[in-house]
Amino acid sequence: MRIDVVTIFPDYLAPLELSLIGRARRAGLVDVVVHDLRDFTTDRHRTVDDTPYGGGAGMVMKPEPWGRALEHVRTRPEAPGGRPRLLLPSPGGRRFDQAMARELAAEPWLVFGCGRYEGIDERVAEAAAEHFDVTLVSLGDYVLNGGEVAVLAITEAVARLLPGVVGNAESLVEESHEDGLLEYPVYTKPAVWQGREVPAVLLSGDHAAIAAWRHQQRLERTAARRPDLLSPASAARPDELAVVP
Ligand code: 6GU
Repeated sequence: MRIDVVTIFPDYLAPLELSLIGRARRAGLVDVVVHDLRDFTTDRHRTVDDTPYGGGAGMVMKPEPWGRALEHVRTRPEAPGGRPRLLLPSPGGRRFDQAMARELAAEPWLVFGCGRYEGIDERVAEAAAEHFDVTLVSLGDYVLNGGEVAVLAITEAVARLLPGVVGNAESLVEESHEDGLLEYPVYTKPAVWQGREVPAVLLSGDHAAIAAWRHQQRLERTAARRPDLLSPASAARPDELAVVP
């Protein structure tokens, strides 16, 4: 997978050199290139923003550097072919979730455009739609200063789904949100710690009993902590919900 990021804060993306994604990059599983939007300005001050037409608070990102940056990204000789997916992080975008992570993991080429200030001139997304599949994406219902943190979160969620990035493929399937339930609680040695015992069933060696216990824990936790995840299924499985304390 190829990932391009356009930002005025390239250093903000430095964590993509670390850990799982850093290793995946070095292994050639994902190719991440960060572009500085200011490299696509033409004035001495490398200006990327201006005051909003119509008045109002804050500054708006100018369209010209964005137009040049996206054209550069799209037409680089080593870029993959086809229509890239352009993701524009915005609190007003489509809420990012595990289903969208899977959707993006199937794409050969993601381009992120990180807005700052009050946003990017509206015409940039309109014009980009001629060459990119454009999606506004949000991490959730709160306001960040810019798209960079969203790029870190989305890139991590997507990259770990790529073949070979996470060592143990099973650990992907058992994850929270992969099947709509939260994970069961986990324990390791010692069997007693500060007087607290590991649930006896986990020491029993009875694999069927362990699987049943874990499934029950997942249902109870999801009902207690994230009942919104259960509501679509609650009509279909009233018996399982009834046991939740
Ligand atoms: Cl993707 N961007 C910004 N600026 N704020 C956000 C967000 C994204 N998601 C939640 N808040």
